[in-house]
Amino acid sequence: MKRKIACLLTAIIYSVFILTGCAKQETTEKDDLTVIGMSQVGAESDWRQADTASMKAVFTEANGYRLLFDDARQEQENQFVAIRRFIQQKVDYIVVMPITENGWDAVLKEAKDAGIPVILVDRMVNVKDEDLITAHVGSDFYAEGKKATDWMKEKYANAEQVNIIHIQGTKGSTPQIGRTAALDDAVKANSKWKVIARMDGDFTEAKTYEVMKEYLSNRDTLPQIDVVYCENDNEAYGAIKALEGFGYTCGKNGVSVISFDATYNALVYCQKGKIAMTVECNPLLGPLVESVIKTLKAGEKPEKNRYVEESAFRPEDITEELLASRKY
Ligand code: GYE
Repeated sequence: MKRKIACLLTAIIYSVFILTGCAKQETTEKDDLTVIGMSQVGAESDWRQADTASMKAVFTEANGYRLLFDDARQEQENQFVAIRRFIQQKVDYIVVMPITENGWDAVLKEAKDAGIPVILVDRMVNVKDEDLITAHVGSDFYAEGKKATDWMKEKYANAEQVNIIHIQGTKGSTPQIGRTAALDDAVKANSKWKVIARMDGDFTEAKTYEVMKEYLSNRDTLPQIDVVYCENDNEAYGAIKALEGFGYTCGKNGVSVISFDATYNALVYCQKGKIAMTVECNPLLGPLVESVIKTLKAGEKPEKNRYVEESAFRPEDITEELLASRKY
């Protein structure tokens, strides 16, 4: 009996030893990696997929990170759930591409109370306490919209009337708000410009194709269409498909389709003349997010808002070199 008890005790001590050993090893391994909880909008556009790829290329184990990536499938509620999970998991940093701007105060306060810095990428949030956000990297969407409306001003300088169809992005998202505001301001300043229809394309090709098809189905009763202002490339693809399906021509002597992002396929459409102007929006933000994290690790304060440099393209600007060098 005594022998049995002794054996049992040895076995228990041995397993405790092994277990603690393993656990210790696991923590040490984990401690070496910086853990990032990332809540991405979804996969609604080519831009978004390029943005996700840029993040995944930077936040690898080889670079010293463990990336916990969550795709919110365009639902803000899913982002809240993911962020609360990241807080429980005690990640080192939370990176969020917020779908829409409102409703973030409570969940971001929970992150702040847990001492986890929150870095916003691409879009912004509208919160009462600015300190809930450590830093933001992304684009100036109003400036992007202004590039498009400046081009319209030049193109339609002598026109009697300019009829515009406006396809908006996800309502309440920062790019929708900025790009819409730029158009609204330009319409106010140009008495000959008229928005004849405004539709929600939710940044997707499929939704835009549907809403445009529905609108154009009354073709005989519609006024002339001069411009279709799409708030991203994928909306432009849907709009062009619908327009061409109803016999419209997109191009120099037809409808001017405008898009934002200027991803590879949009540059090809633009080269062919089907997109009259595509405004660049850079999705390759992974390295900028990493530089914010490095600054924080060094105990320094990162810039609160970092905007990326961007340009815009007309068909005559698209060269083979540009296409060959485009990374998204
Ligand atoms: O323009 C669009 C995407 O937030 C800048 O979201 C981003 C926008 C981009 O779905 O294609």
